[in-house]
Amino acid sequence: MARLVYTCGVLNVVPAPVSVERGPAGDFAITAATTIYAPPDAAPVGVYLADVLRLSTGFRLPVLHDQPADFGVLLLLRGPDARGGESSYQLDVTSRSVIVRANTQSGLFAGVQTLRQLLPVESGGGPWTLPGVRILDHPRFAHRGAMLDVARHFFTVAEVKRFIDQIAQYKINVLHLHLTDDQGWRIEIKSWPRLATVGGSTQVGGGPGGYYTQDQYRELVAYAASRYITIIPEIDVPGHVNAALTAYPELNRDGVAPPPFTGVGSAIGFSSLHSELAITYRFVDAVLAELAALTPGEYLHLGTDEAHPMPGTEYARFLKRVLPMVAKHGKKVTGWHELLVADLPDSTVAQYWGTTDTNEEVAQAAARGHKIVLSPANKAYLDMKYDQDTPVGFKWAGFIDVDTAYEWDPGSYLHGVPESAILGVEAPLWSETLLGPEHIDLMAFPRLPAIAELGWSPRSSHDWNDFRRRLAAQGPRWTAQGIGFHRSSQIPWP
Ligand code: NGO
Repeated sequence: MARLVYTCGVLNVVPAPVSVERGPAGDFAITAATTIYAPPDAAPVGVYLADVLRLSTGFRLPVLHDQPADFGVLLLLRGPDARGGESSYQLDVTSRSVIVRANTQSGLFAGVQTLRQLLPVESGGGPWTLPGVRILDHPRFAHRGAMLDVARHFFTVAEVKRFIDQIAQYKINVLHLHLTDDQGWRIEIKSWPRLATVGGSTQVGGGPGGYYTQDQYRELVAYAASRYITIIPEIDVPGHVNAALTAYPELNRDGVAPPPFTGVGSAIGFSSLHSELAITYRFVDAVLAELAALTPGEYLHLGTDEAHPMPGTEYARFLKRVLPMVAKHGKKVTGWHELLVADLPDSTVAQYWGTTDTNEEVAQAAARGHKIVLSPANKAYLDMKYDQDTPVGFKWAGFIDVDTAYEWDPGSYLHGVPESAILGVEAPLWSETLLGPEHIDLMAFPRLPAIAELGWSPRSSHDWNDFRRRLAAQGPRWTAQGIGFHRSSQIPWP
C-alpha cells in the first residue's frame, strides 16, 4: 500500500484513504474561472461541492450538467475503480483536472470530503492548490455512526444540522438520534400527543426542553440524506421512560404519573414500562408505527438498555411482543446489547456498549449470525472526560484521551467476535452534562474523527503517530469552521 507521505508534501486526510499515490501530472489550482461538471444524476453532489468551495474560497463556481470538458472539476458516476462497493471512489488530480469517480452519489460525496481536505485551510486565503495525486478509497465497515442524545438536553434542528455537517466531513454515514429518555421525549407522536407536549417540556437541570414536530424531524432526515447520512431513531424501551410515564398516567401501574425527572447520574435506569399492562403494547405499537413512517432507513433502535426495575423474565416477554411490531412496520431492530437475552430475528443488530473486551452473549450472538455495532464505552463514548480537567462529561468508563479512542481494532476487539460479524463502529454522545453546541464541539472533536477513522480506514493504515500528525492538521480547519475543539496535549497542533 502506498503511504500517505509523498515528495511534494504530506497529505493530511482523515480518515486515511486506502491508497494514495503521487500524481505525475502536476497540481491543480482552483480559480474563479474553474467549473464543476456534474451530470444530472450527480448534480446534488456538484451543488454541495460548489457550496463548500464558495464558503472556503469565495469563488462562485458554476455547476455544469452538459458534456464535460477535460479540464476543471469533474464528478463522474461511471468508470470508478470497482473494488470497494458502495461509497468507494477514485480521485485524480492533475494540472488540467480534478476527477472524482464513483458508482454512487455517496461515493462521490466521500471523494468530495477528501478533496476538501487536500485544499489549504478554509480561512487561509489561498492559493487553492490541490496536489497532484491519485487516491483509491473505500470504507472498511458499512456502519460508521455517531449518536447524539437529544433527550437529556434538547438540541434544536439547527444545532443537529450543524452536527450533521461536522460528522459528514469524516465519512460518517449513520446518525443515531437518542430521542427519548427519562428527562425528555423529543419526537411528536400524533396519536399520543402528550408524549411531546408534556414529556418533552423539560430536560436535565429543569430547562424548557423541547421536541421535534414530525415536519421538523422529516427536515432532519432529509438534511442528513443530503449528506448521505441515514438517521436511526431510538425510542428507548422498556426502561428510560420516565418522560412518557409523566405524560400518560395510564402507563403507570398505579395510574399515577410520576413527577418529571430533571436529574442525572446515580438515578440511571430507574424507570420502566409494565409488561403486564395491555396499554403498554398499544403505546409501543403506535409509537413504532409513526416512527417507521418517518424513517426511510432500515432500522429502528429500541434502546433496551438498563431496564433494571423490570425482572429478566418480564423483560424477555416484553421484547417478544415488541420485536414483531418493528417487523410489521417494515423495519429491522437494533438495540443496545442487553437485548441479546431475547429470542431475536437474525436481522437484529446489537450495539455493544460494555467496557470489557469479552462478552459471552455478544460472542454467541455473532456466532448465530447477528451483526454487531461496536461502541465500547471506555473507547468510543464521547461523553467521557478526556482527563480530570475536562469541564463536562462523565468518567464512569474512564478517561478517554485521543490515543484511547484511537488505539483499538474493531475487527479483533471483542473476543470470539470476528471482523465479519462487525457491521461497524459508533461514537455515542450522551448529553446529561452538555449544555449547548459548544459542549458537543468540545467532546466530539478530536475524538469523533478517531472513531470515524477506525470505521473507514483499512487496518493496515493504523498508525498512532501518523494519525496524530494528520489529526493535528484538522485543528485549523475546525477553527475556521467555528468548532471549539479540545486541544488535547497528545496532538501536535500547529
Ligand atoms: C449508558 C446509559 C445511558 C447514559 C450513558 C452515560 C447506555 C447504553 N445507557 O449507556 O443512559 O446516558 O451510559 O455515559
